[in-house]
Amino acid sequence: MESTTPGTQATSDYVQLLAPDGTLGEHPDYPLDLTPAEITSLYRDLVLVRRFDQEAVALQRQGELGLWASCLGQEAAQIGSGRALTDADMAFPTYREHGVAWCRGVDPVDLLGMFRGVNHGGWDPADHNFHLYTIVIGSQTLHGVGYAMGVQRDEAEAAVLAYLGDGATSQGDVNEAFVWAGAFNAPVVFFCQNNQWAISAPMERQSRIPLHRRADGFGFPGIRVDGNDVFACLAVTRKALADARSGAGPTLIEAYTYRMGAHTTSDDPTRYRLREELEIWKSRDPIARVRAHITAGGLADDQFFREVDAEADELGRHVRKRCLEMPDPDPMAMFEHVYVDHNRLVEEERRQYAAYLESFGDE
Ligand SMILES: Cc1ncc(C[n+]2csc(CCOP(=O)(O)OP(=O)(O)O)c2C)c(N)n1
Ligand SMILES: [Mg+2]
Repeated sequence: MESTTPGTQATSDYVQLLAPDGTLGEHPDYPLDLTPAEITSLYRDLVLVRRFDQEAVALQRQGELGLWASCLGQEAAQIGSGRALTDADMAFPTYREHGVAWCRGVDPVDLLGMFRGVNHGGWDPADHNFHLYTIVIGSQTLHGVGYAMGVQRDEAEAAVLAYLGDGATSQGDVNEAFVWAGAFNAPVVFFCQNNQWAISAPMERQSRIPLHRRADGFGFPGIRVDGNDVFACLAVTRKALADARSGAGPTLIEAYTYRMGAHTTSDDPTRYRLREELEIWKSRDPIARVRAHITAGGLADDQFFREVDAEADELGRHVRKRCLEMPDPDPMAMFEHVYVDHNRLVEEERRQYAAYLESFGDE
């Protein structure tokens, strides 16, 4: 397909196992043997995460969240890569990895706290081996490499999966992370979701070459995968993580996908991209192809699809109820955990703010 529209160039140069029409193919380097139960379970993950994400967007529109970064369209990249992790592996997300959080067993309600402004994170990274959401673009790749170098020194049976976006590849932090990962052969996999946009900046403004080829210059392999194919994302990430655990060093995975929604709820993509582009990507929907595969292969019946939809709606109701029930934090709590040790400036600000609150009296 020849086009100047971002994200619509030829896509034959990537690993794909499941075509948009649900046809299953093979790849010599990425064998994947899934049972029907595993396939239906991946489908369930995809549907539930999309439903959760949709509820979060609605909550923001109704004033219950300050902001939300939707993962619509990127569910396969996130579930495929997230399901490739073992319990001992550690993941470092951006702010959009709701599907990965799901795979790590983070309660979806806990993802909402920061966006509702009631906490600074919402979960303990050590409980889930899933770091806190990171909004400073690319910095989590450095955290991930540092963690991976620790894993290497501990000689632990684990790898790190560090997430980043296409725009982040232009960030200094990310390039430094690549240098360190390559030079130290760190057990880290960089999973770049190339969703074609960095807010309103198209992919063309980030690189003259496909992103996965950047890895060459840092001395480790790069591979592009169909980011809307959950099977391919699972197979490619599994292999890269296994390589990292066995001492073969880092891999850069470029998951070629598309941000179907706005950058965040504060953004209006109709200002900078064409409807035509969205239509092209709708035909590559990550969920529809798994459903088509299940149906064509008779892996499940209509009852299964009805049950998953009902479970998704129940999840939406549950998340909404729990979100509205989140208690407002004590205003003084924002001064906690700023520094490990006593800090004079923070203490002064704490004192001033307490005096300000007291000026309102008791009522
Ligand atoms: C260091 C830094 N610079 C700028 C921003 C503002 N910003 C927030 S998201 C974003 C674009 C990121 O695009 P990409 O890496 O492609 O990730 P995506 O949002 O598409 O998932 C920018 C520039 C930021 N959060 N941090
Ligand atoms: Mg992007």
